Amino acid sequence: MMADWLTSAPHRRYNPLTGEWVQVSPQRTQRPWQGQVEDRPPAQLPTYDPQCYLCPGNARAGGARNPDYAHTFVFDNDFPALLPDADPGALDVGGLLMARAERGRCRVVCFSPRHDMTLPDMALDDVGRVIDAWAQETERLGASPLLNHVQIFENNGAMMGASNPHPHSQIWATESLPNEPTKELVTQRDWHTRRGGCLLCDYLALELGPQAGARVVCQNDHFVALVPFWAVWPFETMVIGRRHTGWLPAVAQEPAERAALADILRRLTARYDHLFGVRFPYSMGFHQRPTDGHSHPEWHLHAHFYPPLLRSATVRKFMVGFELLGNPQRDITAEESAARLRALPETRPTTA
Ligand code: H2U
Ligand code: ZN
Repeated sequence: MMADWLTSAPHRRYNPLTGEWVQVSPQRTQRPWQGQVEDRPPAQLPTYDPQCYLCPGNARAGGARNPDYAHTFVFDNDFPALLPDADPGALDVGGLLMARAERGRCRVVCFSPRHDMTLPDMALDDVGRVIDAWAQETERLGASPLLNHVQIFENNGAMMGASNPHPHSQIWATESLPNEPTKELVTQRDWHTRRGGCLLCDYLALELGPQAGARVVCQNDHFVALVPFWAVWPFETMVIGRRHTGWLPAVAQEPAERAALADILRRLTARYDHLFGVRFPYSMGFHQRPTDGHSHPEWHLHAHFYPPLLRSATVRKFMVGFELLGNPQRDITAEESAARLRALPETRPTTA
């Protein structure tokens, strides 16, 4: 059971995936708030927007025209952050000024032709098609000897920097392993070497064991959505597969697992939308094993959801002050957040 001090006294929690600590201050949850209030996002969207660069048949900013697609649509980002043929270059001035050329590819994945669709609104098999698209892109981009990591992510909502409400995600495939996956590679490899098992298999067993359940939000036969013990963002969650596999292509080829991942994504995002009665903003993404030609038995596929909202549709958490200069801090405990998310319905919200 949870010790009392974990719910009432200031403490630090350790993130075994990153090796970093978060300050938890549950005694502070009653403090008054007079901070910034964000605008509410618009509630109603048209099914088709002639100005949208992702809607079927429309022209994109780069000049290309989208096909009249029926399900998902994947294209090369017209404004890619990475290029496959960047000039080679390396700088190292005394270990102080260091730089390296970085090659890569950027893709955009439209989830649906419907401008107003969201994950919880979509039919199960249509979310399955999104999973297929992510898996195919992972396999195809990862097969390139140049690309050693495939990062799938979705910025949902203007608050998280999404440029367009049309449901879509991005994929950035890079030559180098980015910072976050690098931390997770080191910790998972270390766990595997020293303990012979998998860090996230062991963590999931703990969360589902007889002593636990406090942080689980929802689950099905193949996936579990939970607020990790070490969550930083107020309603941060992870989706973890019960089966040990390193990447989405392995999930997409098992019909039951593909459907189960679609199910858990829909249910989790429906709960999010119910939390404050709005289409809930977040950045989410999958951490998959590196595509560097090694098998990576230590790596356990998982998704992170990082939502910015704190206490209403209009009050967000800022990572400032101590969080920028010391380490992240939260007031509401992971267990409280999980309990609030657990109490919400999983049906599609009518208010969002
Ligand atoms: P975000 O909403 O997460 O920013 O993703 C939209 C991406 O779509 C963004 O990376 C690209 C932007 O570069 N884009 C195109 O590729 N073509 C366009 O016509 C406009 C935007
Ligand atoms: Zn659109």
